[in-house]
Amino acid sequence: MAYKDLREWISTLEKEGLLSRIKCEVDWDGEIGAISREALNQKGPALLFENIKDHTGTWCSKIFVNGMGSRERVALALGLPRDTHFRDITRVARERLRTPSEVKVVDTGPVKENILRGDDVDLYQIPVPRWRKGDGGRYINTYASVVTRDPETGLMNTGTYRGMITEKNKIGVLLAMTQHWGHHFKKYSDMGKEMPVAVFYGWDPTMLMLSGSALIHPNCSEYEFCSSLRQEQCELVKCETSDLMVPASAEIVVEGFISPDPSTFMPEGPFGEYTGYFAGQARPKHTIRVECITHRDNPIFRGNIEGTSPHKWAESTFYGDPMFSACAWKLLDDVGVPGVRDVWFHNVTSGTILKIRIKKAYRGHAKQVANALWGSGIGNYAAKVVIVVDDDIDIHDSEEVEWAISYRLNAAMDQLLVFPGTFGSMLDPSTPLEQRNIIKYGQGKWARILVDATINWELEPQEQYSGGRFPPLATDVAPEDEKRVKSRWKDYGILPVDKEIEGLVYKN
Ligand SMILES: Cc1cc2nc3c(=O)[nH]c(=O)nc-3n(C[C@H](O)[C@H](O)[C@H](O)COP(=O)(O)O)c2cc1C
Ligand SMILES: [Mn+2]
Repeated sequence: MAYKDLREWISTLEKEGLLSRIKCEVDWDGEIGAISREALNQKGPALLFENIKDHTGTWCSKIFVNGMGSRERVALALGLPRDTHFRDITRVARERLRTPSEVKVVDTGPVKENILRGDDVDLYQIPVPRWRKGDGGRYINTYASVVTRDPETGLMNTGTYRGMITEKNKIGVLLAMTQHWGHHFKKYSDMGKEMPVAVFYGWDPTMLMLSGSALIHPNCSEYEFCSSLRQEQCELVKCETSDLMVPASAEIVVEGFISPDPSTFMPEGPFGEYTGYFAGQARPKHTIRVECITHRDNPIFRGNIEGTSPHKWAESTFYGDPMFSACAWKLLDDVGVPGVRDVWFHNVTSGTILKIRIKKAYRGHAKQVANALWGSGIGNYAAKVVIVVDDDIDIHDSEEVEWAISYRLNAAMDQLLVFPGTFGSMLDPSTPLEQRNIIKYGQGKWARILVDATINWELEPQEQYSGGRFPPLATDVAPEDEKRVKSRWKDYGILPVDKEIEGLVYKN
């Protein structure tokens, strides 16, 4: 099952009691962002703002946020039961991503109900929030998919990349050369050409799971994987000013071009970033020159507040964590790393710590995992720290992972490795500013770490360990004693545990 458009998704959330309509007037400047943040902190519902200052008479007057702001809403977006665990959401995504499926090209659709060109192009008609007072401007590209096409292969890409309105027909963007649209841009600029771009807002929620995640897709675009993730063909329609394709029932599509000429660059930033910190000062950046906007009647704009710090999650935490984990898992599958049992990347937006559970089969297995990740295209913002554990450790439980690191890691035995001088996030504040100048280097610089917390096979099997590499676990009770104690438990007269107190005692 799939949601045919944003409206069907919103009405499903409303039926499930997971949506609030905000009918009183709110300010796009700071207030919408603050409400979105507070609602996320409260684990609250999705929000549809219907009365926005300065936007009662504009062609777009509504904005929808927080649609994917909880685990249950992400599960619903995938057609899964509301109580599905992240572990299972990740597994389902990995299964569905095994094989991309067809898209359907249609002649027209609701997104063509209104076509604006030339002077009619005015991005300020859209109720784009300034999400935080510290942001450099109104960030229009947050929960958006940016479509480009490879000029050599003809394959399309959709990615989520931040963008700020700089003029009524201009969007300043953060264009990293290590990202897929960066690969395309490099080819266009080498040919001395501008790159056509389309940005769409508001559609099936699973689309953003794909455009916001590092999926490797050498033979097709994210759209084909979206068809398999949502389990229904994506219906696409051609843009007005280029041969790019966009969903026929998207709410709004912005079409434009990015020039390689630095004189066209405009100041963009700073922005409250995924790390939880502001990043990217207002320096000249690549800029989309918008030539056309198509939109549905009474369109609903879609955006989200980005930025995560402990206990303050963003929407991208909920939809990005399982999706990014599934993409990393798929990558390991595709390049032939065997024995991967689970992948988890908690807090995609402020973590960069990727945990992998393997059924270890040989020495060097954990290093193979790390090398595969570090050598791949998913590494832009991911896998700064790779933690590999054995199959008896649940990577969704930090106590288990820390226990494995405590007692299975011996840093003197090649289990803690640093791989310096790699490409990495230009938004990570632990990298000096001069090493992450995006215009100069195209990306940032990272040293990466492997924490191999699997049992080291250099430790020879020992007779005193009953032939194992490690001693037996002392916290397990001998089966005969366990049986005896269970059968006699009542005889001992031990007070039953108050479940509430148990939670207090064991939660630090
Ligand atoms: C809200 C949001 C904003 C993002 N902004 C950027 C950005 O400005 N630049 C960037 O390179 N990646 C950004 N990302 C991360 C990319 O979406 C992600 O790396 C994805 O893999 C990009 O698609 P691609 O692999 O097709 O290039 C953002 C992600 C989210 C969820
Ligand atoms: Mn891509």
